[in-house]
Amino acid sequence: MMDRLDVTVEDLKEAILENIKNQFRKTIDQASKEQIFQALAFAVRDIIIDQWIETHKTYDEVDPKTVYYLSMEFLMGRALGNSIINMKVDKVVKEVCEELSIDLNAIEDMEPDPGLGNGGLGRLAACFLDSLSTLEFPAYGCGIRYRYGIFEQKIIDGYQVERPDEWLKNGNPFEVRRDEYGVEVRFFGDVRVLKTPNGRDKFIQENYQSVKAVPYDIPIVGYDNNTVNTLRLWDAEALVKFDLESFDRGEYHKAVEQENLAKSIVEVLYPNDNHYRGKELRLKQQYFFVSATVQQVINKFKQKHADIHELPDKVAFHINDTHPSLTIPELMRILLDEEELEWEEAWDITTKTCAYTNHTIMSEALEKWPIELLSRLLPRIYMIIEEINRRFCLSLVNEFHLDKEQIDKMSIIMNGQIKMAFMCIVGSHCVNGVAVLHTEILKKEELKEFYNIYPGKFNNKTNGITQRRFLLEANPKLADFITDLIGDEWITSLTHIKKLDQYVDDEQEQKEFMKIKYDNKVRLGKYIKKHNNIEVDPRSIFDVQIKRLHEYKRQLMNILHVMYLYNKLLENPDLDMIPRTFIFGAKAAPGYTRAKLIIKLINNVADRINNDTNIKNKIKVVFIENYNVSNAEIIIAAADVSEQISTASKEASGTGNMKLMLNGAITIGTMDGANIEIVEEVGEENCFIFGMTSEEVINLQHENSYNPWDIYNNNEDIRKVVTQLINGFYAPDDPDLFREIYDSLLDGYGGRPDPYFILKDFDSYKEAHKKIDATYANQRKWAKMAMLNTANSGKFSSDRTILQYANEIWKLKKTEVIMEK
Ligand code: DL6
Repeated sequence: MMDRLDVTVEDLKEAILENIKNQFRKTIDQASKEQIFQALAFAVRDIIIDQWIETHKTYDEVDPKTVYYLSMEFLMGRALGNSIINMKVDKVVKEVCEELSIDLNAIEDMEPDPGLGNGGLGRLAACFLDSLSTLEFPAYGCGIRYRYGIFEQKIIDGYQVERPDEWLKNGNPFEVRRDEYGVEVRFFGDVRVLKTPNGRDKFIQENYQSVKAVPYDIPIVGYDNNTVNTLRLWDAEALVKFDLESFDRGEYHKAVEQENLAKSIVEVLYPNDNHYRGKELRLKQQYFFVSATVQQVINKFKQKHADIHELPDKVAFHINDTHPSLTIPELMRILLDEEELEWEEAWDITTKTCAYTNHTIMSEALEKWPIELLSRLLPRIYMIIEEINRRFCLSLVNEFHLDKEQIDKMSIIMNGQIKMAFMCIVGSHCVNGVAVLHTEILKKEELKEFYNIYPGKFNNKTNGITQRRFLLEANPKLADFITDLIGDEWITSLTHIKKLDQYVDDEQEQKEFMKIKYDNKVRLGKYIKKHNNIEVDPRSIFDVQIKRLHEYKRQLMNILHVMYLYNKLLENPDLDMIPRTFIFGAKAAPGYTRAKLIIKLINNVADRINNDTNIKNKIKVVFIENYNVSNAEIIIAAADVSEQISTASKEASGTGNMKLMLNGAITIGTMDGANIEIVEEVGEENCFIFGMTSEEVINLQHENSYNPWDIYNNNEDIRKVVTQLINGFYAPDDPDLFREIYDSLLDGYGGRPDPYFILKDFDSYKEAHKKIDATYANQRKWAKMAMLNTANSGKFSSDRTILQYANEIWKLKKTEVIMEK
């Protein structure tokens, strides 16, 4: 058995050379970078495997309560570098690479970035897994092994073009197929009700189609311990293989049907962020991985426990947004139909086992499945949901004495639709929001009727991020600087980073901090030169907005402000301003045309400004293609300014804000989501806060009196930039190209002009940018503010978040893994 601490340079070297020889029949000089990557990845996996086995042996012996974090998305980022760092074998790997003349960075770049998520929700799940292993909590991530992850974004002539993300093309060295845990998942058919001799109803699903769910396990390595938890991704296969035998038996049709069903279910991740679209295939995906997980967990539980009533003592199912909400009726189905429990006992077990996180209040993101679809696809599950709702509505009358109007508002099933968030609240013992403001809005606005009857269920768990990936790995120079000054406790306990406070006034350390930022800007500058062929000046302010493209996130306000600054420079090329590089990274959902048009606008503005020699390089605009976890790591380390400018009340939390703060970027932001808590930690004087508050936004929405034309008519700067959207200034060949954006600001759609209050907040945004310029001019002041941001980011570690989930929701105990020698 190999402990990572025993790994020597010689062992690892030999393992790599052997892998190259055995897998590719080559020597290292003949091997391609891809082959060296595979060889190194398998060598690293071999080191992980022993700890992985030991972890599960320990779990088998101790039988601890385990959380199953069910999520449609896990945006993991590359595994190789992260595993090397978490196992603390980075020095050994570096030495081996030097001896073998391998360029480690180039080899790491060979690994595809598994994009099995859209944005914040999926990346949060990945950070949580890292923290769960590091904190030694027994856990599984449970999701889908999509053949194609989030599309690869190409920018062609300024437009977003989507290409398939073939992340599995060369296989995945980190996954292990676990045939032995395969289970059957059933769709469609009819339900026949039989009376058993003891008078119970027995529900039998007939004429169904089914697929086999087969798990692939991926190790999740804890930092500097022996814990290796598992990300279990389900693949789908036909149960009846398409073979001659079934063809001969006349089952050709059935075999093809199963093959197609299986293939389609795991084919591709839906690329929508914060947007629900009622697609049948999506519902199939949801039930597929939920049913497979719940079945397999119950099978495992029963191997050790005779009494199913003990399930909540050993198992916590976490429902990550409503996408896995069918966990609730699926668990009920198993407890009722297979375990033959009475409704009340099954319900008691289910509600004690399930907990739900809400990640959005955007109404367009809330899932409401049509009854017609759900009852056809999952007939037994629908019957159970109907019964859950019938009993819930009865309780509203009998226990809470509500009237019909109130009940209609809260009913899980209404107007031909099933409201999944409502079902999650009713069927879980705990409901949490992801930042203080978000949770308050849930309690006081969006879900207030539920909060009134179940106040004890609602609580807040502010999001967090892992400092291991987003500082230790992404920004090694800053990580070393911090460790040299205050020691390395921050790596596993981020609140220790506060000790940096004592150096924020020290001129020498300020210089060093700024020098590291400068070096990281040089690194990003090279990336930009290579990918965009744009020269950027690392002495300019790197102003960064990286996140999904969504109107509520207001990338449009950012680019309108750039257009405004450019107008000022055209009027006066000698304008006194510090050169600024505006950096964007964003994918738009393929069907979200206005978002895609905003990408085109950013690129047209970039084209014009970057090529205008009159403005003396005072502004550069860069749109980084295919924003993903890997390039995020490079961008975040190099950012001076972090744009967190959503319309207040719309961003549930945000997590990019935390990653940037940790790396010493200063936030320009609204009082929205977790920005509020960032301000609380670092002080308003160390951020650039602007714009309406959430209360003001909500009131203005209720009043329905906002008229952006008033602003347009009275504000010349705004009028000028808005007019430039339709006068061909940025699209000489097609002056109407951006008319839809212009219309959205002034005339609106669906009755609301400028629904995200861009023009309303514009002036205060502009003022905040002026302050950035003035502050940056004073390098010592800037350095101090930036260092204070890093020093006060301790709250935003996902370790803190996970500790809260583990203690307050899941009731998990740490389970240490000790390696047997
Ligand atoms: O909680 C993670 C992340 C938050 O930081 C973002 O503010 C929020 O927009 C995002 N929500 C979603 C909702 N998904 N759907 N559908 O991604 O969650």
